[in-house]
Parts: sequence; structure tokens; C-alpha cells
Amino acid sequence: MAKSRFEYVRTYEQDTTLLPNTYIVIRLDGRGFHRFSARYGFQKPNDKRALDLMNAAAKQVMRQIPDVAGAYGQSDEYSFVLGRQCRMFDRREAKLVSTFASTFTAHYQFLWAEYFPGTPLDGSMLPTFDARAVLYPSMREVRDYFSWRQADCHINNLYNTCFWTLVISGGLSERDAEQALMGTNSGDKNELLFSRFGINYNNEDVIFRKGTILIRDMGVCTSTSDSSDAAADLGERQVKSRRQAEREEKKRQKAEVAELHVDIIGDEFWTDAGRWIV
Ligand code: DGT
Ligand code: MG
Ligand code: MG
Ligand code: MG
Ligand code: MG
Repeated sequence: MAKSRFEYVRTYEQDTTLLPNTYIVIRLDGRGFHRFSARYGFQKPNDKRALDLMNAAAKQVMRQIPDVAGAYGQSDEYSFVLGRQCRMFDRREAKLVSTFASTFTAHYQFLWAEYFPGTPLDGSMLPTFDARAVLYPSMREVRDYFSWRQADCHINNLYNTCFWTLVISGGLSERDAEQALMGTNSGDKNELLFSRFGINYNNEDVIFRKGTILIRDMGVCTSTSDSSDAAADLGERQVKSRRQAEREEKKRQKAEVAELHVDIIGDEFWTDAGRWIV
């Protein structure tokens, strides 16, 4: 096709290409969900419907984007990890983050009525999500990234459980509840829940305490993809044959997406289901 004299404007486009051979984590976060959750009457401190909807939307993202190896979600956020060999959109950052944000948002809105029947979305306040991409050089940092998000889930959930128990069951004002929790550590918070309200925090729903891990249930490991940091450090790059890559993609697309609510800070997860995140 002949080029128009306007074509030159294209040279102003700047693409950030994500570094090769690094894990890509794309984290989405609900925009203004403090207000959004109040507008649609989310239960406090946790609304199971809202978490199930987040998980359902994230599963759809995993079904449609086979490059996603695994994901972790809590509150209004979801993190998706892409393998270091990922070639999607030639690793162009803007294409990746915008596609994840819009795919997730589309499914969240599409599935809304299923999880919040009788509470229709109002055009003046629709759910939207921002997205960012972060690169990690080895599984060590990827693990620590997931640990960081799960620790965040735990800290916030313990605080919020105390806060709303003080307000709802204890009759405190929100201000007084905040005052009561100021300077308390996690032991104090567990003690407060137990001694004043008979609540054993460890018996709270595990999805609230641990968040949600999504993983492809791939069965027996036959993958030859490189999960060894040592090999990467030596500068070895395994270039998969196209057929092999296609086979793996088919397998990934066929695999069921499993939902787990387990500890991902300790080693156990990573030697078991987590070994698929490579
Ligand atoms: P942002 O992300 O900077 O646009 O602002 P927010 O308001 O989304 O803030 P963020 O993401 O730091 O915190 C998430 C908010 O969403 C927080 O205010 C609590 C609320 N939220 C998330 N899940 C639930 C839930 O299950 N129940 C209730 N009541 N609120 C929730
Ligand atoms: Mg925020
Ligand atoms: Mg948010
Ligand atoms: Mg958030
Ligand atoms: Mg186009």
C-alpha cells in the first residue's frame, strides 16, 4: 500500500520492549475500589462474591492467554506471571498491560450479574482496572514477589477483621476502632479477636487469609523449559523449536485452571503445584 505523506507521524511512537529472558509479572488493581465496594454494598471486611468474581475473571484471562503460567489474587488485585520465554506481542509492554487490563475488565463486567444478581452495574460507576508490568530475573524474586502479595493479604485481612469486628460486633465507632488498633502487632490482634469476641483468626475462611492462587493443572511434568537459574546465569538460552512451543501451548490451553488457597511463602507449594510456574 502506498504511504501517505502523514505516515511519518508513526516514527514518534515509542515502544518499550520488556527485557528478554526475564519473568514478567503483570499486576492489575481495581481503580477506586474503596468507593466502588461501598457503592455496590460489598460485605465487610470481605465479600466472598467479590473475590469469586475476581477469580472467575482471572480464570478467563488464563484460558484466553496461554502464556500465563500462574496467578495470585487478593482484595481488588490480581498478578499474572508469564514465563521468561514468553514472546507474546514481542514483549511490548504497552500491548501486554493494556490487553491484560482490558481482558480482565471485560470478563469482570460480563460476569458481574452472575455474582451480584439483583445489583446491576450503574454506568456512572463501572469497575475498571489499572495494570503494570514488573520484570524479575529469577524464580527467587518471583517467589518473593508472591510472598510479598500474600503477606500483604494477611496483614490487611487481620487488620480489617479486627477493625470490622470492633465496629460491627463491638459497637465501636470507626474512629475508636482505629484508635484501639493503633500500635498493635499481629499477636495483639489475634488475642483481641479471641479474648473479646471468641474468634480464632485461623478459623476464618482460608480464601480471606491466603488469597487465591491459580495454576494450570498440567498433570505429569514433561516440560523441558528452563527453570534453572544456574543455567540462566551461565547465559544459556534454550530456544524451543516451534513445534515444541506449539505442543506446549496446546497442552496449556487444554489444562484446567485449578484454584488454590494455600500458603505460598513456605517451600511446600513451590516443590509441588508451584513447579509449573517456570
Ligand atoms: P486505587 O487502587 O489507588 O485506585 O484505590 P482503591 O480504592 O482501589 O485502593 P486499594 O486498591 O489500595 O484498596 C482496595 C480497596 O477495595 C480497599 O478500600 C478495600 C476495598 N475492597 C476490596 N475487596 C473488598 C471486599 O471484599 N469487601 C469490602 N468491603 N471492600 C473491599
Ligand atoms: Mg492503590
Ligand atoms: Mg484498587
Ligand atoms: Mg488494591
Ligand atoms: Mg488493530
